[in-house]
Amino acid sequence: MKNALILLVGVTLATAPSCSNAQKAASVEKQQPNSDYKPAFEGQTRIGAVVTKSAYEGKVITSSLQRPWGIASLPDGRFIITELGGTMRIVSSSGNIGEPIKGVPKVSEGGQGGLLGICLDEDFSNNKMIYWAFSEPIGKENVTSVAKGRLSSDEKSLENVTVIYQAKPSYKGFAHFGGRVKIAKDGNLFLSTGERSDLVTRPQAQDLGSGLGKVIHITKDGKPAPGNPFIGKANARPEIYSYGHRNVQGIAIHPETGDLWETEFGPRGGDEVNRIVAGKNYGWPVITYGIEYSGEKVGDGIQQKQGLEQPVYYWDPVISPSGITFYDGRQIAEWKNNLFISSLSGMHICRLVIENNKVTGEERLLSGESQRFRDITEGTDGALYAVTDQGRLYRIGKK
Ligand SMILES: [Ca+2]
Repeated sequence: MKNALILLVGVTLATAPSCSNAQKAASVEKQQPNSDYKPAFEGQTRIGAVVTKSAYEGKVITSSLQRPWGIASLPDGRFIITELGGTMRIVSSSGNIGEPIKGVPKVSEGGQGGLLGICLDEDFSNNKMIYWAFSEPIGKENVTSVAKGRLSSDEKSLENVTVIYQAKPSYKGFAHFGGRVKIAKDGNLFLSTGERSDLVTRPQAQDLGSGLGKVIHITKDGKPAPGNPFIGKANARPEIYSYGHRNVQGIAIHPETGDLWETEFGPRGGDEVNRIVAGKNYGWPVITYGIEYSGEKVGDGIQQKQGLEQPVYYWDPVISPSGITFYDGRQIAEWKNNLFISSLSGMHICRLVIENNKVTGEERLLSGESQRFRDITEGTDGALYAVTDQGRLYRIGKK
């Protein structure tokens, strides 16, 4: 902490010598918030800055991807990457980009729609199974869906491709698809969805009969995962794990606790980090730390309500958090179990230090790159790898 303070310009260390009330590090955020909303607890936003002491670098591996959206590490050190336009490719750690893999079903492309998140089966080395999310066309509408397929032995195509889940209802629109998939600790799948952005669909985030604005927990065959909180409940979909979400583009499993963490976009202000507990309501659009893009309040303009979960952390103004990952610390030990968040509008990689389920420090990495970071994962070499909307793949690791 002392090092962090020294690096911050203008911190008056002389006035805070050895007392327990030592001056706190300033936040990385210097802009004014959009509202005067107050956090529910100390440290829920604008936590003190931390600064990485280890020598690290962010290196561009390639700049030739086309709107990459999801990245997953293959066991041999390469990556499998989705591109929003509907292509999936294998990319080597030296930046060699493979041909599009054949057999990817047609996506509903436009706006935020297309080929979305991707993850590998935990037994991929043996079964070559891949799971991915995409906006699937249904007539003139579309829906966030999950498909699975087996990567062929020549790696040129996907075999036995099946759409295993559709987060219905479908809707005519091109925003807020959610779209991350991850393997849960229990071997089932998590899928994140969005509420499709429009005022007419927004209330469905609170509707347990809708797949919109949810975290979904399904088996690898797309059935509700055993033990799901709403199984057997009237007017509720048994595949729902949590609800009241706006647009969840980041999900990750904490390496020690096994908990599911997510990030979601707020409107103007109110981007969130949440620790997900099965069956809980995460509040959107009833409570939020954001305001409408127009400047109006959202709903009744409330931020806290009994029975609705508070975010672990929030940002105002927004950073636009997309893909996230926890880091295991193999190359940069001081980053162990930190949460790394791809920031789109903030154009950086956000590092959050988390202790006992609370955020205790924030750092912005690669903020000089002017890239919209879309997804991030850990490579087999223990470095972090991130893709950007502009088509870059970065390696972020030991210098
Ligand atoms: Ca919330």
